[in-house]
Amino acid sequence: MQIYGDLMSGNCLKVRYVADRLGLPYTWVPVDILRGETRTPEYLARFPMGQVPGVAFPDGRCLAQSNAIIRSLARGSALLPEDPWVQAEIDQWLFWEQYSHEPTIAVCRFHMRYKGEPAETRDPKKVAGGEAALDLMERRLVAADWFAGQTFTIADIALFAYTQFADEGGFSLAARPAVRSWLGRCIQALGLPREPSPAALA
Ligand SMILES: N[C@@H](CCC(=O)N[C@@H](CS)C(=O)NCC(=O)O)C(=O)O
Repeated sequence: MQIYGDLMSGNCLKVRYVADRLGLPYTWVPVDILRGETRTPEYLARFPMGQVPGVAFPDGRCLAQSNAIIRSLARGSALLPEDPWVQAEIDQWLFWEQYSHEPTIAVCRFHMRYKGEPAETRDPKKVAGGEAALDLMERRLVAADWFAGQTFTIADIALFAYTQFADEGGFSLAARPAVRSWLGRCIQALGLPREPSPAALA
């Protein structure tokens, strides 16, 4: 399969993390979102939503939306356990991630990291939403090692993708030790060579 993505995007990293963790063969097709490469006629013919990530399978079928993609890739693996209740919990976190986490934390990160704007000029509603999202994660992770069930799943991967860059959006994890510990567990589970940025762990 081909994964169309931009490595600065947490949504794209989710797909890469799942494919790598499961040892799925793929070709990474770089798409530069800042240069408008998601809006070309060729890209839109495959992915009408005009966003990354997108996956083109060998039979020609194409799929967009990060959480739909990782759910599809993980089927039958330990990242998406068979238990219906655990799957329901995973879906709960995947929907929450897209509605309450990514639109706040990732948007603030884009504002600061890619537009070069100072933290003070972030949208206050996005800031409040991001802080509330991180607080909710902290409460969950005080009580549990992982987000759904008892094991590392795609719910953790989806939430890890942008939480690891929270500091780049002006959010501090200093008072969120359970989130910091969980980030470390995710890094280990994914076999990533690096640590989260020092600011995130401060
Ligand atoms: N809900 C989508 C969001 C995808 C998304 O926002 N992609 C951004 C990069 S993170 C993008 O492609 N932006 C470029 C554009 O909209 O043209 C998903 O989870 O895949």
